[in-house]
Parts: sequence; C-alpha cells; structure tokens
Amino acid sequence: SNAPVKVAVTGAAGQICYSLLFRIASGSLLGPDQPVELRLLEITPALKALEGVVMELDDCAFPLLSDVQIGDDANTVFDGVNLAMLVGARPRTKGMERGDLLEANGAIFTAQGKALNDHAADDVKVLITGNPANTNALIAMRNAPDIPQHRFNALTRLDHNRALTQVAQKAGVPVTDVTHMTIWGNHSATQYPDLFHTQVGGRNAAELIDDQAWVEGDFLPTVQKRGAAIIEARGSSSAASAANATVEHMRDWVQGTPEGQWVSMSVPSDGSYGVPEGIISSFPCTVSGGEYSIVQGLEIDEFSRGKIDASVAELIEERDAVTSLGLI
Ligand code: NAX
Repeated sequence: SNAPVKVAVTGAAGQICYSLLFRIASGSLLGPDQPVELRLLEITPALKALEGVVMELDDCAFPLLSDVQIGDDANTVFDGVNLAMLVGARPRTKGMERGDLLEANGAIFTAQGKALNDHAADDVKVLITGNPANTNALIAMRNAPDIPQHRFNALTRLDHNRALTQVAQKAGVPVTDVTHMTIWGNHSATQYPDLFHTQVGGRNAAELIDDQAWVEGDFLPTVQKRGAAIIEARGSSSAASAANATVEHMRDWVQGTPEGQWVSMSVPSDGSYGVPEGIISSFPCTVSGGEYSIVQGLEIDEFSRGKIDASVAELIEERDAVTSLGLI
C-alpha cells in the first residue's frame, strides 16, 4: 500500500477542524487508496480539547488514518509534512483595531512560515484558511524563503462555491450546470465574484440571467456578505462549508481540475490581469500535475476592472500594513 501522506492542520481544536479533520481522515482529500497521517497543531490551552477530538477520530476507526500526532510546537508538528492547512488564526475581538489584528496574526504566520521553511517536506503545499487569509498567506510565504512562493495559496473556494449556488438557484438549474465561476481579489467583502465568464449549461451566465440589477443588488452583496449572514443566522461563523472548501481547494491542487474547467484559488500574483506581482490574490486557476496555472486571456470589461482593482487595492493596503509592522 501507499506510504501515508503527512497532513498538518492548525487550529485543530476549532470549529472548522471539527469538520475538516474527519473529511481528511475519511478520504475526501486524497481519495480512497491513500493513507494519511494527521499532524495537529494547537495553542497550549487548547490541547486538552484537541485530545478529545483525537479520541473521536479514534472512534471512527477510519481505515485510511495511519497516525495522529498533536502538539503546540510548530517545529515538531510540521516535521516532514507534505500538505499544510493553516486554519488557526487570531479572531478579531471587541475593541481590536485592524492593526492589532494584523499584528496578532503576524506573530502566528511568521512563526509558522519559518517552521514550515525549516521542517516541512520538500514538496510541501501550504493552504491558508485563517483570516485575513490572503495576507496571512503572504506573511507565511515571505517567512519561508526556501519554499517556492507558488506553494502558498489562500482560500477563496468557499466564496466560489457560494457564488455557484447563488447562480444555480437564480437560473433554476442544478449546481453542476454552473461552471467557470471566478472570485477575484481578496477573501473579504471587497472580493469580486465574476459572472461575465461564468457558464450555465455552457451558456454565458450574465447573458442568460440578463439582470444587471440582480447582479449588483443581490448576487454580489449576497456572496460578499455571506460570512456575516451565516454568523447572524447560526450564531457562529461558517464551519462545515469552510472545511468543505478547504478540502476541495487542496484536493484539486493535488489531484487536478477536470479538463475544461477552472476553480478560484488565491495564489501569488505573477502580474496577470494587472494584479501587482507578489500579493496573494484570487484568480481563475486550472491544476495539472500538482501545479496550478492562472487562466490567461479572459476579457475584463470596465465594470469588472473597477471591482478587481478595488479588491486588489485592499490587498496592497494590507501588504503595506504588514510591511510597516516588519512582518514581511
Ligand atoms: P475557531 O476559533 O473555532 O478555531 C480556531 C482555532 O485556532 C482555535 O482552537 C485556536 O486555539 C487555534 N489557534 C489559535 N492560534 C493558533 C496557533 N498559533 N497555532 C495553532 N492553532 C491556533 O475558528 P474557526 O471557526 O475554526 O475559524 C478558523 C479561521 O478560519 C478563522 O480565522 C476564520 O476567520 C477563518 N475562516 C476563513 C474562511 C475562508 O473562507 N477563508 C471562512 C471561514 C472562517 O471564517
């Protein structure tokens, strides 16, 4: 049988991981023939709760789960890992300014970037879910100079999936009919879900729906503010859907995207579509052989250009803020 793939997950006692770990261990990430070893990182006060989660993993008797190790030292937990899913982050609490939030997360992602740099396997792929995801990914990437930059991604797949379902419901079709969705920019309320390249049953979604008032007044704000709507309804932030998106992003990054399709991934910009090099921004991507490529040659109209530029401007602001804090 195959040697186990070592998968590191941080924030392992938190709510996203309460779904995520079970999905990984059951084979949703790497398929039904690939054993996995979980390496779970938490802060010291959460280790006891994490032990309880490990008891539940044990109690599932997952055939593919070869081993589980837990700890509060990134250097040990990340040793030899092939995949790293960085979910744990410092949430914004009452009275916290944006700078405080970036600084608190900076401390986490500088340390975890260095630990990955020094201890992860040579083929490591790193996906950041913890918010502010794009900028946390930038911090980790810049603190891991020996790992190729393209191995650092941030999660905008949840936004992508949210947008797919909004379009499917509007068009009255199954979600599988909706393809070529793109989230551009930052995982934040400035993100731009682009309908102009989306297809519904092979037809252009914007033309088929033909309702710009719905696009601007309903579709965009619903997708952009979905996180807040979930909190309002559920009393806590999206967890199972965030875990699902984290699995799907990493699964596609490892196993590839279907021929003729693309997905949204936040990746280090190479300057495509006028997004400045170096920031980690969401693009339409295909994956083959474990390497992603940004889809090239899409026409961007004036409406989309303005929306992409606004979200990119926010990413540049965040980059400048963490630069002046000395985090990158
Ligand atoms: P929870 O607060 O339930 O769990 C976070 C866990 O991370 C806690 O158990 C905490 O102890 C741990 N942690 C904190 N610092 C750590 C460190 N230095 N090393 C290891 N673990 C550490 O949050 P949860 O709901 O699971 O969300 C986790 C993160 O995902 C948050 O930052 C959240 O904002 C972000 N999200 C990102 C989404 C995305 O689409 N990119 C969507 C969902 C979610 O909002």
